[in-house]
Amino acid sequence: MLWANWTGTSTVPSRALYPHQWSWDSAFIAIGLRHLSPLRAQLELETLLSAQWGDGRVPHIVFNDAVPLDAYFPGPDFWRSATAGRRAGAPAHLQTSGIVQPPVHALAVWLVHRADPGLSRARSFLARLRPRLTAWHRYLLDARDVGGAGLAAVLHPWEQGMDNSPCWDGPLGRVEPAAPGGFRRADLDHGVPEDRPTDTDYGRYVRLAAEYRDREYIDSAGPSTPTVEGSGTSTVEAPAFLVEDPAFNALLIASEYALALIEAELDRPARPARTDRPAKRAARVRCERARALTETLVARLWDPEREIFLCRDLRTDALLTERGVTGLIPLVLPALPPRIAAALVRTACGPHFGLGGVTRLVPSYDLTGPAFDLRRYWRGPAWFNTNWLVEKGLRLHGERARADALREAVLDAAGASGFAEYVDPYTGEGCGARGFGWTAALTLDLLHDGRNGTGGGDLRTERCGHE
Ligand code: 9WN
Repeated sequence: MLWANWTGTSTVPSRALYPHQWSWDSAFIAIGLRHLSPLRAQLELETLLSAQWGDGRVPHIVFNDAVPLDAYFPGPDFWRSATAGRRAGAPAHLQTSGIVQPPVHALAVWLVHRADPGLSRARSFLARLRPRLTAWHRYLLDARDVGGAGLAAVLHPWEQGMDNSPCWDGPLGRVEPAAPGGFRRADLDHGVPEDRPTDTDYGRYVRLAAEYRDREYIDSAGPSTPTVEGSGTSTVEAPAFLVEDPAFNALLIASEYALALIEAELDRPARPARTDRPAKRAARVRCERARALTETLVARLWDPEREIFLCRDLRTDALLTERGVTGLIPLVLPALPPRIAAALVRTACGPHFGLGGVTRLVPSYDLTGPAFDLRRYWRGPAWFNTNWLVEKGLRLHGERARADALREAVLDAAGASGFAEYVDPYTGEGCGARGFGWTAALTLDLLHDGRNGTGGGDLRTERCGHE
């Protein structure tokens, strides 16, 4: 199936529904592909990162110009990256979207390198990608630090990747939907309308993306104060949707650790030296920063009463009280205080997510929440990438039996559903597209872990920069 979705330079999430290259999909796909073909896994990431913009952003879609324009909406004629994105440094030679997705890439690059270090060195894989990863993280930690505390903000639900999560209902409610006649949804040609976002929500997604495009994809400095640029003649309005999200930032921190490991590996002296080389110090500094960012994440987004991380709406500077799977993903962080890791495990296994009790897989949203919907996109069903992350997090924090059980459940559901895009969390029944890229790839990864007993080691990076 991963071969069927391969285009020659990258892997599509789904031939029919998502016929281009998606950013975080490719990172997860590379993590699985490395067990089949380290070379293809390297190419997957190289293709994505070669579409990086001059300001450091990695676009959430890289369009394949051989695919008909109407196969996916919004397509290249909507985003117009080469023209509207020129000021932000969009590449002139290919078409991309203008928003981003969660930064899983440095983690993927590190894991792909580890799968075949000889091939990686022969192809200078790490050396070629390091400057791109550094620029990508700099973009997120500088241009996207809208809240000023050090965390990255997302300005569109598609950026966070859990598009239709009830966590967004509050902030999205402030967005006037684009007129329904102004665009044609291609997703409904392949998906059941009851499973997909509503037309009203789609209209809001389109409005937010079009406004960002019309601002030439220039990021604003703050949530409420329009920035006066250059001569003071043009202003950049802050977007209507501006959120600090736990999963997005946890993945950024996990990738910061991985980037520190990449730096330490590249700057490792041929013979051990007495003096600490400046570049090795750079890896240590990055590692310290990842620990400090973990503290910031706790300070900004942890809710001690609900025992879950919440999203912060930067327009109101208030936490959004919906419990989404995003709030469990910081379990992937090695420097998470043990009391918080233990509380997250309680939440995952308690009434809101039911793991090891009523559910087989972790649902995308609170089982008891008012907006819970067993079928609709990110409003209840279980996704394989989030379950893979929770499995890794459980293992990392010593919850081996729970991690083993979740791995078995994921493997069963993936195989039985034909590698579905997502499943019913109670029964494992498949929904959405089949032959889905990251489902197949992460299944491979978990199978490999099972054979080698290495699960969890992938995220055990807390000593990075100190080896
Ligand atoms: C918009 C490709 C992507 C995933 C996202 C998922 C869905 C797109 C859509 O598909 O989003 O980016 O059209 O719904 O929500 O996580 O990366 O698989």
